Amino acid sequence: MEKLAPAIAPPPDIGTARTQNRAVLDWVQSVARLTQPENIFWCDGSQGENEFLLSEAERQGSVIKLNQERVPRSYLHRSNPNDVARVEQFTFICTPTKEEAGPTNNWSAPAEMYQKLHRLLAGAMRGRTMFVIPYMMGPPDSPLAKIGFEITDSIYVVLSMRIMSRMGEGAVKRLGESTSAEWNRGVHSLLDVNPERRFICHFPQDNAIISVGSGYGGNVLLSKKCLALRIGSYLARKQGWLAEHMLILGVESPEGKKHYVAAAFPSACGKTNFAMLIPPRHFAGWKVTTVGDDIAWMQIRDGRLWAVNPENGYFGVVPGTSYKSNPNAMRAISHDTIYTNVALTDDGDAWWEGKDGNPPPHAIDWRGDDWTPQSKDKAAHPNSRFATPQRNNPVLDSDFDNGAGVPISAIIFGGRRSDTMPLVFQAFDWEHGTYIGSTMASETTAAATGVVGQVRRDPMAMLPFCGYNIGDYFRHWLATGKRLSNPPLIFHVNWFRKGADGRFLWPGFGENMRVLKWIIDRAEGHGGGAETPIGFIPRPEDFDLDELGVSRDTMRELFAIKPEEWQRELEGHAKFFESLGGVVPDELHKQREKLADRLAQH
Ligand code: OXD
Ligand code: MN
Repeated sequence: MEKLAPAIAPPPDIGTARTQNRAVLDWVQSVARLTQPENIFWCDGSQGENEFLLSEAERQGSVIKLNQERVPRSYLHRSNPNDVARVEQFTFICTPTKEEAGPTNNWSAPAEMYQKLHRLLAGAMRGRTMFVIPYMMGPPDSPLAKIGFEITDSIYVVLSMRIMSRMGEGAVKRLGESTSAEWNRGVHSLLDVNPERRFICHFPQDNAIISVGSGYGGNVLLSKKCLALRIGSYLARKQGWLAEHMLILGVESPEGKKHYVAAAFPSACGKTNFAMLIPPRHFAGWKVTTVGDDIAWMQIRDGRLWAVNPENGYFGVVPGTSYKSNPNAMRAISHDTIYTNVALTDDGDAWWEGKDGNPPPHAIDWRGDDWTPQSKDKAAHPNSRFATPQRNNPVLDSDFDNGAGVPISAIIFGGRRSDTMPLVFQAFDWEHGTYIGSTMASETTAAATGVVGQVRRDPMAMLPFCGYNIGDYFRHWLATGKRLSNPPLIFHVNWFRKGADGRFLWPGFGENMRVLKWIIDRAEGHGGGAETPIGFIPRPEDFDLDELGVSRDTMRELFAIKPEEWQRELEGHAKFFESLGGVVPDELHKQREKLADRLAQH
């Protein structure tokens, strides 16, 4: 449970490394005047500081040290049961006009929201410690790298930000002392962890974020969804680059030819698994490496898109992670990891549904209650998470820290769809690809509060993360395509199609390599494909099925384009565009008409 712990008393050499930047110092003082903490702790990201904070967190009961033989240097945190996922209904984009936030965001006028938040923050840290976290997003020598400062009263946030971002000295040095430098101001307070006082607010024009009333990662690790995506997407449009909810992976052939692809899937649809894929035996000599598992920042150079991962760690969904589904993630989270809301076994190990082996006969569940395999509730929360440094990943790409980024050969959209969407298809061109991204949909998961399993449109997987008007975002995509002389090819995948018996048709996981291989073949210009009304799909001879054990009939089902399903899909697109109230660019309406014509002629 989230503890509202009293102030900590660090030794004199810890928590004192202040930046000399006057703008930051003044801002910190103004937040301190408002929240009135007992003391201010300046984080430097050092090992000594981390060890001190871990021992404090353990002493306060905000983390539990796990069995050090099984999971060295790893800890368990439990958030409040009312606070286990991102809260899109309490997430706001605060811009001078409602139109700037657009039809997909909650909006509030900045002055009004500041007033409300300042009222909530007044005296909120009394008797407690206020931590100041300097951090950098992006490789240090990337022109896209951004500096942020997050103020928080949660020690769990500090410990997690050290994993998720490049935190400490480096950020302070990079910002320097110029008071006009660009940096993000983030304020987080747990308040009393009350859903009625939970607001995640973004002020793009001020490069500022205020998050109150939550202790759950996606709401409070301000580097991630708030800065790298919501503020990031706003800055990206202004500055002519792309900030996307995409993994980045490298795929290398036995001959040493390497491509990078970026893929946007909605939350909890397997981005981390795909980014760490292990090719099946049949693909001996092929290697997949991870640049990032959640966010891509991409800029144009030499007519191509080049991507960096702004993050420094992975905040992944735990349940379902196993040596079968993702051996690389299992290795990564076997040490130096903070788990949130998993179960605790009697011998101090972390446990979750879907972990290898048998369930333990007894455990303490994510709420802190006794649990046995007979219990009707799950031991780990479905949205329980790991935070683990990317350096733990055995297949981390050698260019993960390269500021120049990696060149992107293909962009993949995808979602969780029981029907309609074939295993893979390729867009005819960038504009058609933008249409596919803008209309993509997925069945909802536990990553956000709300009903699970409903199909919702989630353009480019950015519905909860686009920090400005979605119509302008679509325009930015279209305009970006025009600036690319060598654009990535665009694809759509669906690992989740089901047969009439309700079972998944495709084995997924490592076998997704077969889809990736076709994508790479297409990017190299030698892969065949058949033209259909929705795009290109592989013909049987283009798609490697050796040693797969999936029948030709099942493959036909996986690639079936069923007129009645596509009629429904088209109506879904039209309804979605209509719901956006006139902001959708003409090019995309025209793409829909063209798709309707092609389907009618089919
Ligand atoms: C995440 C999400 O945590 O997308 O990455 O919800
Ligand atoms: Mn995500």
